[in-house]
Parts: sequence; structure tokens; C-alpha cells
Amino acid sequence: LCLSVCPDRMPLKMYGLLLTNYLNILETLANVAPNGQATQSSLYANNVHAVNVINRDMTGLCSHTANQSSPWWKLDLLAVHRVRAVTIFNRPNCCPERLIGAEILIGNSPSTEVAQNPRCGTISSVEGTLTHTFHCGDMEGRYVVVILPGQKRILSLCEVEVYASLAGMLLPLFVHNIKKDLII
Ligand SMILES: [Ca+2]
Repeated sequence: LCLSVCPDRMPLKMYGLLLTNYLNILETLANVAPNGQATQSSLYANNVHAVNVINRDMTGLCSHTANQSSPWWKLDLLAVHRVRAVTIFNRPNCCPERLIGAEILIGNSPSTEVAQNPRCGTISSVEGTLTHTFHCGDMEGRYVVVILPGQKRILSLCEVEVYASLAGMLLPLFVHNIKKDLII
């Protein structure tokens, strides 16, 4: 832990503190969604693209599919990740109830069929909130899919955050966070 920065006679308690901080940093997961590639099942108009969902803007232009059967939005994280949590931001200006029934799937199948990837959660109510956070228990997968099963549905999302680490690669994440802190 210390290498060149620790004094020779650091009290044992300090080593414990450093270890605690180290473990806390490992727990701090970044939102990796903006690093991925987003697609959706259809496009309602030419300014409501799937990429609007990962642009770190919670209230601006959102995504919007056509009125169709089981519309979906898919994020390819480009590598298998261990997903701790997903937060979904509903659109603030209209019809939040359209998101009721949306399922959040995480897995390694690029398919958007509901049965192809395990489910992290389902939006069962939109009362009183525009954000929905689901704890996924470190589900592993390369793909995150939000799908609205059923006929004549419209899927509109303003932002999706995915808090995750690369599967099996905690150390690079730790280094990344340290670098980020130093820059700030
Ligand atoms: Ca956005």
C-alpha cells in the first residue's frame, strides 16, 4: 500500500486507516454508461437518438422510439462488467407513466429478447419520482437493455447511469479513480 510514500515508523493504526481508505476507494464505482455504445429499436424523430441517454444531461433531449411492439434501448459496454446499480431518469416534461413496466436486463447476449438476459429490475410505479435506481448485486454482463414489453408502447429515456467495474479488473479501476481524484 505505502511503497515510497509511507514513513518508516508509521503506527499500526495508520496502516489500518490506509487499508480502510483503499477498500472504500475500491467500492467507489464510476458511471461507465457514457463509455459504451447506445442503440434503440426505432427512432421517433431525428433528434431523439439513443445516445441522448448517455450524454450526462438528465433533462435535455431524451431518446424516443416510435409507437411499436416492445420497444427497447440497448447499451453495449464493449466488455463484460460487474454491474452494481443502474439509475434511470424518466422524461420530466410529459407522460412519465409510459415507463411503467420497463424491464432492465443485464447479460452477455446482444439479443434484446426479454428471456435472453437476466433481469435486474422492473419499473412498477412512477409516482413522485423521475429517477429509478436498481441494485443489481454485481450482475455480470456486457449489455444493459431497457425494454417495454407489450403492444403499442413508446420508450423514452433521458439518462441511464450504470455503476460498474470491469469484471475481474479491480486494480485498474482503483488506479483510474486515484488519477481522477488527482486531476480534480
Ligand atoms: Ca441525457
